[in-house]
Amino acid sequence: MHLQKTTLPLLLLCLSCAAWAQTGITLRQAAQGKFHVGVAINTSQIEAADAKEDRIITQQFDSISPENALKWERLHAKPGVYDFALADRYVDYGTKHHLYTVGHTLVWHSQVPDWVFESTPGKPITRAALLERLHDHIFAVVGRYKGRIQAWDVVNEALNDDGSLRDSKWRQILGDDYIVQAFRWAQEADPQAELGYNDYSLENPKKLAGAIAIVKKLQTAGVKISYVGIQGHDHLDWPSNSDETQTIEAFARLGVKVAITELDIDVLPSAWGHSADVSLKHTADAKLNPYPKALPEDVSRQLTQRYADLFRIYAEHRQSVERVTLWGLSDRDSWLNNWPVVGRTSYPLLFDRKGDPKPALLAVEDVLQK
Ligand code: 9MR
Repeated sequence: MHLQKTTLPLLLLCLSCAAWAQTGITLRQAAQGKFHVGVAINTSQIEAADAKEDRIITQQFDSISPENALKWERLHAKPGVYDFALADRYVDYGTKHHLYTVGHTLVWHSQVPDWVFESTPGKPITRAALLERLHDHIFAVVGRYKGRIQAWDVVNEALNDDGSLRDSKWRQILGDDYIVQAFRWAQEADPQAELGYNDYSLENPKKLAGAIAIVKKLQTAGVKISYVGIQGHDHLDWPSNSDETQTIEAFARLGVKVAITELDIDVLPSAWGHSADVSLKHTADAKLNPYPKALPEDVSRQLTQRYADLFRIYAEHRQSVERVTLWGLSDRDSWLNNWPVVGRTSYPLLFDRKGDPKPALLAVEDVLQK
């Protein structure tokens, strides 16, 4: 075959791409034997609407979480009426691709409709009636996916930043014991499922103490808690490597596993500290959106380093860390594009807006293979 002068360099380039693709390892291969690597997926990803995204999910990850599809308002928007259509597709997706499938979440103060806490509109419900609603919800949802959802975030974000219990409607109406009650029913509904308590900012000592108290209370009551979900809504400058290490080790000492459940690393300026409280809102300001076109090289390097450091810590604690889940597939999907300021351009994940791997992904794979 006669090759034209211009064809040869192209051919060589393609051959080297193919060679890279052959030797290039996927994230799930790099993490094999250490922990699951997961990704939170949205409605279009559950529906496999985009072939490229679908390939990334199934090739790079071995676990999925539902970003919103299993929250109370989606499953159970009206009294006595469940809509499992999307949740069924989510669980079918996990089953079809043999992915460790996570349920998120049963009890949360957010994304739960008002009717749950009212007997008639505007009138608060009694404790007994709310217990019955919680019981029915847990048994309907956990029971439906028994054996197909491997882990449930049973209670989400029950703590204030100072480590005290958040005064949610759950707590106001049911009292502090609502957490034990929810775990007990989840355990009854699927005795094999792993059950977790999930929260953000657990690296802060006061909040960590609050989470430890929750774990101990469940253990004392003889109710199963398998893992604590450290959400991992991190920043370039927070938490420190030593805080992250100490937090994982504090839970390990209690005999529970740790899952990093919602990892992303915010590179944008924050005028509201490090909280991941969904109720926070902040007005738009160009200073808070400094990279509308592209991430500068030096910030990209910091992000890469940060991902590498965190995964090194997770890998060092592989006896305790059973899963690391990214909260979104690509930067385009991230909730951080719209929280707490609407319309920012955010860069917190391992795949860029086009769904291409970022240097951080390669750095993480490298760390995991050492
Ligand atoms: O990523 C979710 C986003 O799409 C929703 O708008 C938001 C609404 O509450 O919830 C986000 O997910 C949250 C998760 O369920 C719990 N921890 C904080 C996450 C980010 O807000």
